[in-house]
Amino acid sequence: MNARQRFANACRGLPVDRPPVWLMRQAGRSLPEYRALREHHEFWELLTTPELAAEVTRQPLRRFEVDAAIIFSDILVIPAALGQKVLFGGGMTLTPPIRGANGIAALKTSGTNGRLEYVAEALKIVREELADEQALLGFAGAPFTVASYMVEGGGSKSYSRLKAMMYREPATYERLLSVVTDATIEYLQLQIECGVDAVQLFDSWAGELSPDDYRKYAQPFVKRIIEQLAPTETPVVYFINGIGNLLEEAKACGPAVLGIDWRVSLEEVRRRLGANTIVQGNLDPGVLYAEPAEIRRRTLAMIDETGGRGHIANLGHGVAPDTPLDGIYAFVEAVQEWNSGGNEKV
Ligand code: 1CP
Repeated sequence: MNARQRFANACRGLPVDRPPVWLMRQAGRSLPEYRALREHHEFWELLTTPELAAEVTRQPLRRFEVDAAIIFSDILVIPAALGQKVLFGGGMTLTPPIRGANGIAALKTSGTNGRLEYVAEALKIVREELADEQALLGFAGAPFTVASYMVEGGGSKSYSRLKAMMYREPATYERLLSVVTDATIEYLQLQIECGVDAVQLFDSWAGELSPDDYRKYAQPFVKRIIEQLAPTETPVVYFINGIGNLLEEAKACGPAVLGIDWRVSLEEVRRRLGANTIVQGNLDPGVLYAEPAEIRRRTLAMIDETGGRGHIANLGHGVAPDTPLDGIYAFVEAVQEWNSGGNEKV
C-alpha cells in the first residue's frame, strides 16, 4: 500500500497497514532549508510564485517519510483575493480592516479564483511530481477564523471588533461571512480540480466561541462549504483548535474527518461521537521537545487509542518554529513502526 492509498483509505475508514502521517505546518519555519529560502524571498513572494511554493511544499517530504504534502500557502489568500491588502511582518496586517457594511461593499467578490491562479499553478506542479505516490492536501481557513483576521486587521487576543460586529450588527456579520464562504467554496473547488486528495478547513479560533455562539455564528458557514463540496467526493478534514467543547457541533457540519487538538483524547472523541468517527491528530506539538524515546512512547499510545483504524496521525496543532528536527523524526518514525499486532510499551 503506498502513501496515497493509505491516506485515501484512512479518510474513508477503510483498512490500512498503519495510519498515514503528516504534520500541520510541516512546511515552514521549523526547517532550516525554508529559513534559507526566506533569506532571499519575502513570505508573500514564496506564496505567490508557483515554483517557489511548490519547492517549499516538497521540502518536508525530502526529510521526513510523511504520507502527505500540504500545499504551501496561507489562509489569508482569501482576504487578499477579496481585495484586502495583506502585509507580513512577523505577524499579519490586513488593510483596511472591515468595520461595517461599506467595507464589505468595497470587497471584490467576483472573480476571486482568477486572483488565486498562483495556488492552482503550484498545486499542479506538486501533483505532477508526487504522481500517484503521496497524497496532496489543499486547504483554506474556515469562515469564522478568516473573518476574524479581516475585521480585526490581523491576529487578535480578544476578537473584540469581530464580536462587536457579531452581536451589534448581525446582518453585516452574516453578509461578511457569506462573502467569505462563497469565495472559499469556489477556491476549494479549484484546488480539487487541481488534483488534491483532501482539503482541510482550519478553524483555528472557533474554539473561542461558546457552543451556542458556535452554532449561530460559525457552524452554518462550515456546513454550507462541506455540503457544496460533497458532489466532488473529496474528503474534508475540519480542524478546530479547541474542539473539545464543540465536538458534537463540529461533527454536525458533516466533514469526512475531524481534526482534533491535544486537549481532548481520541478515546473521548470516539466515545462521544461514535466508534466510526474518523479522526486526525492529536499529539501535543509541545511533546516534540521531549526526548525521542518519550515522543515514541506517546505517539504509539496515541495510535493505540484508535487501534489505527480511521485515524490520520498528526499533531494537535502546527509544528512550532523552534521544534528540534529530532523530535519530528521521532514522531514520524514512531507512526511508521506502529503495527496493529500490539506494540511493546516503552
Ligand atoms: O516565513 C514566515 O515567517 C512566515 C510564517 C508563515 C508560514 C510558514 C505564515 C504567516 N504562514 C505560513 C504557512 C501556512 N499557514 C501554512 C503552510 C502549510 C503547512 O501547514 O505546512 C498553513 C497551513 C497556514 C495556515 C494558517 N495561516 C493558519 C491556520 C493554521 C493554524 O496554525 O492554526 C493561520 C491562523 C494563519 C495565519 C498566519 N499566517 C502567518 C502567521 C504568522 C499567521 C498567524 C497570525 C496571527 O494570528 O497573529
